[in-house]
Amino acid sequence: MKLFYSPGACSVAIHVILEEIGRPHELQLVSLKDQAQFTPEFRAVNPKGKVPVLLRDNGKVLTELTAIAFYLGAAYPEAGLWPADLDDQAETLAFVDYIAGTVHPQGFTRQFRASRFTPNPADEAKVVEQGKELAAGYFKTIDETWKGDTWVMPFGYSIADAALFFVEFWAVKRVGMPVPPRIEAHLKAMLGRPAVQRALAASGMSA
Ligand SMILES: N[C@@H](CCC(=O)N[C@@H](CS)C(=O)NCC(=O)O)C(=O)O
Repeated sequence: MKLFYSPGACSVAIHVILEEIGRPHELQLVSLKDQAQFTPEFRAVNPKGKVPVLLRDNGKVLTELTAIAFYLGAAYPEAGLWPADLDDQAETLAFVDYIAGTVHPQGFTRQFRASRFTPNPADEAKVVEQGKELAAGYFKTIDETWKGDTWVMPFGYSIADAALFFVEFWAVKRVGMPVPPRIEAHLKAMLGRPAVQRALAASGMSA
């Protein structure tokens, strides 16, 4: 398997999952800061121009964080990241999708790529502000609807934790915004996991 990633990007969630699974994998750098997502070589791999991308051993390419996380969790059940019960599966996917489909783009892409949300450069500061407010609201919702204990899901550690990890990491370590105590504790618990430490080190990220 090969993960196309960029340091500091959401792809770190998939990297964490790969490290938890412990199967051999390669990393392919797609440096977003150098605009590598726009190169014809990368567009040939993912026409959507985004990381993460997972190239499977059978040559199939998977895109979208939710789909990749699901695939890895379900394909390697022995790693224990994907529940067996259908209700638990649906709840887990709902959580991952909330992170990938709402928290990431509305809360953080607004802050990191404000120019994509307004044609008027003078409005970009307002877009960033809006992203901060939205992100704070999303973390409040996650806190208020938390069903697990240390980990997001009541049945234990799962792909949902890897998904929460990248947005809480951005919030606390990159943007410096306060998050509810439970989410701060979750980040601390994640940072204590050897798989997370390996993923951060390999991605050139430091906690
Ligand atoms: N819907 C995609 C979005 C992934 C995404 O936005 N990735 C960012 C990095 S965190 C990216 O590749 N951005 C490059 C760009 O937008 O030009 C997913 O959930 O996988």
